[in-house]
Amino acid sequence: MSSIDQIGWFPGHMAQSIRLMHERLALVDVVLEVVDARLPTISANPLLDELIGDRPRLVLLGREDLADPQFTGKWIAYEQRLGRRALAINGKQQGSVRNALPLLTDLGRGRRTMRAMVVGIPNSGKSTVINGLAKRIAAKAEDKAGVTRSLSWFRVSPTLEIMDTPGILPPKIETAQARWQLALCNALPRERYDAADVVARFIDWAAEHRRSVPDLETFARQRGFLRRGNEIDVHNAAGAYVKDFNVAKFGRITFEAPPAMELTA
Ligand SMILES: Nc1nc2c(ncn2[C@@H]2O[C@H](COP(=O)(O)OP(=O)(O)OP(=O)(O)O)[C@@H](O)[C@H]2O)c(=O)[nH]1
Ligand SMILES: [Mg+2]
Repeated sequence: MSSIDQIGWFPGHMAQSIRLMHERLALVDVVLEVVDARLPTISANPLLDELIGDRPRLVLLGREDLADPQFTGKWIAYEQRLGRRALAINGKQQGSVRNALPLLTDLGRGRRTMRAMVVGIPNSGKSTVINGLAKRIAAKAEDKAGVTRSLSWFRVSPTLEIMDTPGILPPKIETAQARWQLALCNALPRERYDAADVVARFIDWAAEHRRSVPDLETFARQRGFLRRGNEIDVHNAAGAYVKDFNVAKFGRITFEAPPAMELTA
């Protein structure tokens, strides 16, 4: 388990996938970039941005059900100000995902059939988006980082094929804030970080931003994560805390505001 300074994950399959994605992009008309609405910049990988270049792109702000709606609206407006197409989605709701279809058609500029590639950091909901568009379970999706390991095409309609790709993180996650927030939002496998450390950072962040969240000790006692002698079981309590965060048990929280907007405003 790694301390905050060492949090990262760039296994061989990611480097290999980037090379393959670069090759396959020649076959692609449109790119669907899935970021996390709770951290839209931190969850947008610069490597992928470079890879996409100026290809037509639709940014999907996934997990909008967990993010603060006020900020999600501001993020969409911000993306639009930059001249980019963006849509907030709840990947778990087919109807929400399928709102992307007219935007994709529009980006395809009248093409009768289209090929798209879905890209993003691990666990952002890429495969789930494919399944929502296809209205069936086509791509394997699971709540842990690193489920999709290879590139594969899925036909989601008679006129649209989408390539699923593995989640890609930057080889080095630059700031401590990005590291703990990506870990907390489940972009890294559980064994790549110390959950107690990550939860402690989150609790500090919440205090700074006047959000009321339980401290780990209170949470552990309430949930019965205790060892002999009434000591709290820090490891398991922190793991459960991360899980609860990811179902919005502490409210819908967004960590990043678009430029020129304060989180406590
Ligand atoms: N609450 C919530 N959960 C979501 C959303 N989108 C996806 N999920 C869940 O997130 C988990 C990961 O989804 P996947 O589609 O497997 O993610 P992925 O980006 O393909 O992940 P990798 O292949 O590991 O990179 C699944 O349990 C999904 O049900 C969303 O908008 N809201
Ligand atoms: Mg996947």
